[in-house]
Amino acid sequence: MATERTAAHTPEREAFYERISVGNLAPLWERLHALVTPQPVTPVQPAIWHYRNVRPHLMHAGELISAEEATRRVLILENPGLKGQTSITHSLFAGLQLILPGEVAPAHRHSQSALRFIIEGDGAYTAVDGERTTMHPGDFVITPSWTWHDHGNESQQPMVWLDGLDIPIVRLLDASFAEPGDTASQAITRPEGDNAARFTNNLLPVDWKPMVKTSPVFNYPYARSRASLEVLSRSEDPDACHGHKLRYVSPATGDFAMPTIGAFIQLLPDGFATRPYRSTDATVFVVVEGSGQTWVGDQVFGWEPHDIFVVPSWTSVSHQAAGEAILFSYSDRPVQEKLGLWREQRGNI
Ligand code: 1HN
Repeated sequence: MATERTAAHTPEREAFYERISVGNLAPLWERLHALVTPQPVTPVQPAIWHYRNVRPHLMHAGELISAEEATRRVLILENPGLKGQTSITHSLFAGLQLILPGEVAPAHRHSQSALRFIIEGDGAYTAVDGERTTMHPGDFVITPSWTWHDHGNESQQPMVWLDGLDIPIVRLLDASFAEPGDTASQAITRPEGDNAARFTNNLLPVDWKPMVKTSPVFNYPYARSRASLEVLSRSEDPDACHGHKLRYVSPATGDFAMPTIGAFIQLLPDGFATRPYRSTDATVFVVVEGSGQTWVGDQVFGWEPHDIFVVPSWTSVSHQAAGEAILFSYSDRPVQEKLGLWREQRGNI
């Protein structure tokens, strides 16, 4: 491959750069190579959070601060290459949220979109624009941009979920708006199940048109995604790079369920090893079931249920399942696809 020239440093040039910086000018030729790289160069590092190590800290946070005082009692999963930046990848946020029995995380709304992937506990609810949904482990729940949302735990156990948000994307674009609600719990205007009845049976209200870019479905229950994977695992050969992998979509458009975040669920058959794969969308994986190990670049991470690991952009990933395993994942793929930037490479990396 041809290489491009780098400019030599001379005292005259250095002095020139100093002089022009006062006028808010800078020489592109000093920076071009770092900006326009032959392939992705990222400060994002491969990393894993073992749930057995994180959980005690999360429970301790539960003793230190209430959900009400914190607004959201979340421990940020911060990429070690992005310290202080509140991000797990350059474009996405990840955190673990704890809500204890009897607590309410008060209503608010913001332009950032959120997904919840339920890790532990059963039966807490999230309310979105007037309707509650009860959350179970493995459910994928969406809070669309600018919708009122509050969470409450009327069960007897702590409830923990992964929050995935597009915070860094909204920050890049300086498009953040947020507003607190008037009351901790929003007014409920529709019975639980109303949303599922309207939008999840291959039916849509007759005159309904998509007014926003997010799926009208706000809870994709694990029981259903698990059942789909189960059938696929018996009826088709696994894909060499992905095993059996599905993406969550809007039933109204067939597009990703969220405009800024793509979400996926995959089953790796017992003992299956995936071929190396890489793509430009840095990806957060959550282990739902099973154990195994994953090579991410030159690192290897052993995992078990509830562990979370991150694969940077254009970094080779290959999984090895010890038994049958299920992985949930999310990335900024919808954004990259819409901008014509998304690329992948299968095998031979
Ligand atoms: C947020 O509003 C929630 O609504 C969770 O549950 C995590 C992380 C950063 C900023 C806002 C929630 C969040 C968040």
